[in-house]
Amino acid sequence: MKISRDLVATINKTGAADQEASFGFLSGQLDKSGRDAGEVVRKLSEFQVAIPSWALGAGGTRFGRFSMPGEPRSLEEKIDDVGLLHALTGSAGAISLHIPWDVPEDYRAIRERASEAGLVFDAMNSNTFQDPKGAPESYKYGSLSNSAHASREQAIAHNIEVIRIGEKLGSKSLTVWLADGANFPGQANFQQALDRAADSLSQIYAALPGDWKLFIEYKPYEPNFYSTVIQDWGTSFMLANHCGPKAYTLVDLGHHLPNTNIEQIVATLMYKGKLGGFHFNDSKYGDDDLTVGSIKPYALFLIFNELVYGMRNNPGNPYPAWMIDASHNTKDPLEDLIQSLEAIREAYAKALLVDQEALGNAQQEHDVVRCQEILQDAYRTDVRPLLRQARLQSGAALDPLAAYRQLDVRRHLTDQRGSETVATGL
Ligand SMILES: [Mn+2]
Repeated sequence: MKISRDLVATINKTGAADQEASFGFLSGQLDKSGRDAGEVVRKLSEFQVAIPSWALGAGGTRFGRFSMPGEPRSLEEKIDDVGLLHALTGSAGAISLHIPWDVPEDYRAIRERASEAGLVFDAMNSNTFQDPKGAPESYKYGSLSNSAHASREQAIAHNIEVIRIGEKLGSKSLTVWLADGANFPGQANFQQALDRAADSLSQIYAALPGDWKLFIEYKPYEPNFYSTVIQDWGTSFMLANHCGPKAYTLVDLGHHLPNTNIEQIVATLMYKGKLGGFHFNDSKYGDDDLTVGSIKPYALFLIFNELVYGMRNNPGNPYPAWMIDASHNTKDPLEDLIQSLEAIREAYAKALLVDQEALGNAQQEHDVVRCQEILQDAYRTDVRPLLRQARLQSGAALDPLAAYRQLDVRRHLTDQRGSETVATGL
């Protein structure tokens, strides 16, 4: 199934008059306070978020998995699904692959398919949290930090293989997330495990092409429940510095203990030029991987406020790689991703509306109340007309979720692929 621009334009005719009126009103309001709606719309149009290949099927839990009819059966079909999302939202112009779940057979055909859908290949993701089929060594007791030399060598070789696959697709970065850690006190020697992880990461780093980046993801617990080798941003930051200038920290919103001040972590990393990548999701308790913005939208806004500040004021920090890292077992994954993309762009648009100069002045004057008012004024603005305008201008749907349902996309995919399909992933 493909969604053409003409089809989207036809659907957009309903609602066009309403959009013109609401955008006109909001532009006028923003103009009065010296803010440029057109500039926000332009920034929104440019803002692209990578979709990970594992988010296109229903997510499982350790208790079971309920498939969604019409799940993609192959890498080709995963690319098609992201193409549908991009056609509807205008903001999903990249796909992030996971190896070994998505090893291409015909690289040229895969590149062409992605390019026809307007997609580029974002960060590659390696996997040393599962044992590879038929491999001689196991990751049961760790991969890059395993005390067994042979397991580490296998894990290093896998990451280098992922880089080589990514090179053939035009990707420019590798994300490493380690499940390594311990379930019980005394099980591992913290210092030795960290030392081995640092050494292994350096070997992977040495295999990076000149224009590539290495993203080091952290997580406090799970699947190991006593300790993880890369438990927090400080450890990731230290390892990135150990590797070199092309290595960066990657922040995944769900990889923090409850109530962690993530916006401050973002600010600190950007100040040091080391925030490389960002994974979006939302959580109530832990790494819940819920739909972005479904639980703590104000926290997401505060994080975006720091991201916007950093993108303006920290030229030493590269433009971050954005990706949704969520997974569900109850929603249609494509509808869920549309909701996540909307929440991300909403938070970004609101952060763009923060009057940074006024905020800086209020901070200088210690006007605490004014500081809060400035932030909340931006947060309370209904920015949806700006989001719709950005989509309209890029040929995407005014209302992507309504268009998805109107076009009966899931039924088309199910007719084409069957109702018993299972996408590779967790
Ligand atoms: Mn992640």
